[in-house]
Amino acid sequence: MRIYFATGNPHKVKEAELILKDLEGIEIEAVDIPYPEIQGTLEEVSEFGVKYLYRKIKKPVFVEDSGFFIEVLKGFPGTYSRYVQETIGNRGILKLMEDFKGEERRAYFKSVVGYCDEEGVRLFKGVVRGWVSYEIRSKGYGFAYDSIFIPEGENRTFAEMTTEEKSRISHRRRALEAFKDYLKKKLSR
Ligand code: ITT
Repeated sequence: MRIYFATGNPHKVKEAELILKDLEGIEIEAVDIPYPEIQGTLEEVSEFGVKYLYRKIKKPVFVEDSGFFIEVLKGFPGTYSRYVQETIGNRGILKLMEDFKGEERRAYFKSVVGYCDEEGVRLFKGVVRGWVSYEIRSKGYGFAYDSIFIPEGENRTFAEMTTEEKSRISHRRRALEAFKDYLKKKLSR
C-alpha cells in the first residue's frame, strides 16, 4: 500500500522516513502538493488540509503540522511559527524572553499528523517539552527553532544533536509513532 506525504519541507521528509522506514507493506512517497492552510489550531489545520488533499488525489495521504509554543508567551508563536521564524527569527524570540528565567522559559513543540483514506480522517499527536535556551546554540545547521530549544533531560539544544538523536525524541517522532501503530493494526485487520 502506498501512502502519500504532502509537504514542501525536506526536513520533515527526512525525519518521517527515518521513523516509518521499517513499516512492512507500506511505502511512503513525499509529494509537494499545495493545500490551503486555514488559520486555527494545529488539529484544525491538519484536518482541513488532509481532507482537501484526499478529495483531490483520492489516495491515502497524510500531512504533518507543527509549531513551537512558549508557555509564558501564552503559546506564541504556536500556529504562527513559520511566519515568526521568517520575520523576527530566533534572535527576536530571545529578546522577547530576556526577562524570563528558569522555569519561566518552558516551551514545547507539538506535532499533529492528519491521515485520510476512504475510512475518513484520523489525527495523531506528539509533544516534546523543554526550555528556551539563553542563546542560539547550533552545531552547523539547525532547523528553525532547533537552535533555541533544549528538550527535557538534555543540556544540548536540538540543533546540537544529530538528526537521528533529535528524531528519537521529537514531537514529530511521537506523532508519527502513534500513526505507525495505527497503520500496523490496520494492515493486520
Ligand atoms: P509544510 O507545511 O510544507 O509541511 P512548514 O515548514 O510550513 O512545512 P509547519 O507548518 O508544520 O511546517 O511548521 C511550522 C513551523 O514550525 C516551521 O516552519 C518551523 O519554523 C517550526 N517547526 C516545526 N517543527 C520544527 C522542528 O522540528 N524544529 C524546529 N522548528 C520547527
